[in-house]
Amino acid sequence: MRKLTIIGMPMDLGQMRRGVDMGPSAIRYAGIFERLSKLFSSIEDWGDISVGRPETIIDVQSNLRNLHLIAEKNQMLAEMVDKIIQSKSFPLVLGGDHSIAIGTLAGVSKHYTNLGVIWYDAHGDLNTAETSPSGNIHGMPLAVSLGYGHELLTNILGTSPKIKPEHVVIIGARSLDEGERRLIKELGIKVFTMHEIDRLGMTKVMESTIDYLKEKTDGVHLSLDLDGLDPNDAPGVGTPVPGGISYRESHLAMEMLAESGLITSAEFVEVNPILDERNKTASLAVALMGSLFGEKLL
Ligand code: B3U
Ligand code: MN
Ligand code: MN
Repeated sequence: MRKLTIIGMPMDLGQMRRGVDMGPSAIRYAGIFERLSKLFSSIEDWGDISVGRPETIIDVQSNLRNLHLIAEKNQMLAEMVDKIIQSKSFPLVLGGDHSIAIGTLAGVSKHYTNLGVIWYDAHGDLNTAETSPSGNIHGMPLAVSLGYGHELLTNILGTSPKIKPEHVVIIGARSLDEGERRLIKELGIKVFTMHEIDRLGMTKVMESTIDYLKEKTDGVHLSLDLDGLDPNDAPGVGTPVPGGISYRESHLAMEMLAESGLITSAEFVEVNPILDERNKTASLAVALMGSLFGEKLL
């Protein structure tokens, strides 16, 4: 049976709303160990990377909020994730805002030639300093991992890009900026928007996703932003977008990923306990992890 290693990244510098730094605590409190203990031969918790909480610093030259600290902390996360995979364990990263995917993917991609990525999110996270409407780095990690963005971010652990556009699938998109749309078209990235989820149903969407990635990748990372889900099911997120993926559809998606045996690393991000209702969003994250790792009712 597999080993699991959990690492928390209490990062809130990639966006403007405080509280998402408490995501890792909220997820642990929601019973992650109890839920996953039957599904792994051992679970280790390496604790949280210390992020600190300085006042926002805008890099005047690049217009990227907290650039230097985000780069530095993601370097630390990348090294930890690298060590977890070296120890033959499955890395599960708890966010924190989505800027942490820069570090996770830097660490994971070292171990694969053709790493696939499933980006489960209301947003594309494909902005660069030039296209971002906000200067918030949590709206940029997928672009950074594809090699677009400030070199302090793209060059963590050396080589860039970390992943190829034909190995990425975005699921749940319903809020894309103009520059993100352009990049999606230019790179031919596969996107299942809410329209496709409504039209095809989640079963078809996941079958296509799995088929699309299965042959051409040697590992697949799941980057799950809780704002991919509908705000009624996941209210504790910084940038809720109405009309999202349902609780049931998300469980089905995770169960199908479990059956596929494709996922080799994962992160759950953007849980903000301050904005949550009685830890509902963190509890949902833990429940989805159960399905992702093969929990069965019968
Ligand atoms: N696309 C917008 C908003 C946003 C991105 N990611 C989240 N919100 N969570 C931006 O600021 O880049
Ligand atoms: Mn995101
Ligand atoms: Mn999002």
